[in-house]
Amino acid sequence: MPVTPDHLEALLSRADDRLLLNRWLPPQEGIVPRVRIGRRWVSVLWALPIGAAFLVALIAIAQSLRELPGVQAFIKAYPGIAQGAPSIDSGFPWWLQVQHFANMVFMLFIIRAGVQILADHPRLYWRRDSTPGTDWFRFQKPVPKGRVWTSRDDSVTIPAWLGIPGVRHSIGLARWWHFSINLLWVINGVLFYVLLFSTDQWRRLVPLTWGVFPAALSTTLQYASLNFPVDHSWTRYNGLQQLSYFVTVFIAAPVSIVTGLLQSPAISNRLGGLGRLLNRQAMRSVHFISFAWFVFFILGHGVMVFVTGLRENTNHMFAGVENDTWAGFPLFLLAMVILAAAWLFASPLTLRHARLVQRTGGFMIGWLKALAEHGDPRSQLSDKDISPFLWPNGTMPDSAEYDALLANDFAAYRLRISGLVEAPRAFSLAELKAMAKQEQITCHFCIQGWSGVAKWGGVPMREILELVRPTPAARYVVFYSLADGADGGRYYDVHQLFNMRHDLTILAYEMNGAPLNVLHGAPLRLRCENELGFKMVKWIAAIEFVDDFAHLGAGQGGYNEDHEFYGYRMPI
Ligand SMILES: Nc1nc2c(c(=O)[nH]1)N[C@H]1C(S)=C(S)[C@@H](COP(=O)(O)O)O[C@H]1N2
Ligand SMILES: [Mo]
Repeated sequence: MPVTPDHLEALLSRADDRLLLNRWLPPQEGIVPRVRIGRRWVSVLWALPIGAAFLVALIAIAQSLRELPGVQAFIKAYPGIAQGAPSIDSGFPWWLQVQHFANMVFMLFIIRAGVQILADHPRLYWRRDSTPGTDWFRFQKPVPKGRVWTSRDDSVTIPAWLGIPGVRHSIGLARWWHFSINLLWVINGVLFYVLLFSTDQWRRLVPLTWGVFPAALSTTLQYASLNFPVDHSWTRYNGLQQLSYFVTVFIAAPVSIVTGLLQSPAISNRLGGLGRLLNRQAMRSVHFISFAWFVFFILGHGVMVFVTGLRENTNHMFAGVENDTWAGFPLFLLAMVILAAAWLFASPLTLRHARLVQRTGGFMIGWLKALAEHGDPRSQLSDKDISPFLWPNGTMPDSAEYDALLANDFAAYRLRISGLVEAPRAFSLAELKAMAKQEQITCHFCIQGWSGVAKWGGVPMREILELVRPTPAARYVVFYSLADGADGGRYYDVHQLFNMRHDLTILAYEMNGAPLNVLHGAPLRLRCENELGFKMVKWIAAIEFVDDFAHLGAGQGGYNEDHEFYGYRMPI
């Protein structure tokens, strides 16, 4: 019984424009984050007593040290501000105050959405393969053995006050926040660099003499002994301040941007050796460490604002004045109220207006990310890089139709290709296998965060295009699955036609030298190495060429796009 693509189209489901908790993946608690030290997993909660003991010891040691004449002489020689550090007389200009506030708002969204993204695959690794047991950080139990455990199963809930939108597996929405606000943050940052260096403001931030190191040591001793150094922040920062600001502005920020981008399949698979060396998991881990620095900095900086003279500090940064009025404090309070309001409303708003968040994200950053599709990703690895494990993901086929095909070793399977093509065709598996086979060893990048390498064998899509000949009107290619998606209705996904012409876009029927198994997409799955994993439809039933996809499903260009608010072009 031939099933036409029109029939499949009717199997697609509509989707709600809100994130409805009663239809969503049920919550699942994670565990307290653990770090692996050697063979032991140590709870990060140990950082609290150890940190407290360390602080107390530090105070005691610093106070004793300051009684030593040598240390006193050292502090006298290096009072805290590096000699030769220039004095900035222009105070804190208005643009600096505005940018400082904008940065606070942006960081709030970036960090919360980032934590949400992390919770979709709550593990970190150094090697690119994400094999269970090789993680060095996790807030999820070890991967259960002896059963299929998909990466979707592995995602955990984090508190709603922390993540945006604070719902398990809401990475689609979290990514729109993360990336859209990233764009604003980068614009703010670039402007900041430009304004810093076109005025004398950079001289406060950039250490210009080696004296900054003894100065930093001296200030550390002074703070730690609870006898604070004199503060000249209006004109010059002390060594510790200068170093920590410098690291934040000129190291942590660029590192975050670069390690964020290197987690993208299109970018990583375009960079060749560099992309292979700086593998996705290492980049994700460094991205996390850089995030940890930002959190540490924000906490430390926030505490220092309070304990080194709240009135003076808020006058500087929120009113741009150096006097003993209360000019800055009300503005500081106002800023905090705005931040609190943004904090409160971000998650509920995102749940209620999920489609709007998706659309706004697409408008702000989707088009920019999509540019990365245009490069032809050619990065291949070698046999020794093949991962011992590739996380399975997605909703398995569960139908009499599929079972019957499988029982017969897919002898009755037909790949139907139709729509805007000159020569519609139905291929049996044997026919596809008779065509020239292409093999490639490539890295898979799941949106959730894991990656893995496998060898894929199959028919290049460009060969298929040659046989069916898309008409000039064809712009998109729809892949229909034999399996449904998690929320009911057929799984499908839409690609740009040009993406099908890339070298490594194939219909794979082999994985690691063996016929593709059911878990990973038998009899046929898409490999398209510049996109995230969800775009590579498994258990392909049919392919249709179209000029528009608004009429399919909920019109967003794919199942996860409709139901989980992903973007339909996801090379990043
Ligand atoms: N039909 C179908 N294809 C699918 C999915 C799915 O749920 N249904 N999940 C996608 C996702 S999110 C990923 S990461 C990859 C996972 O492929 P793997 O299980 O072979 O690792 O398949 C993709 N293809
Ligand atoms: Mo995925």
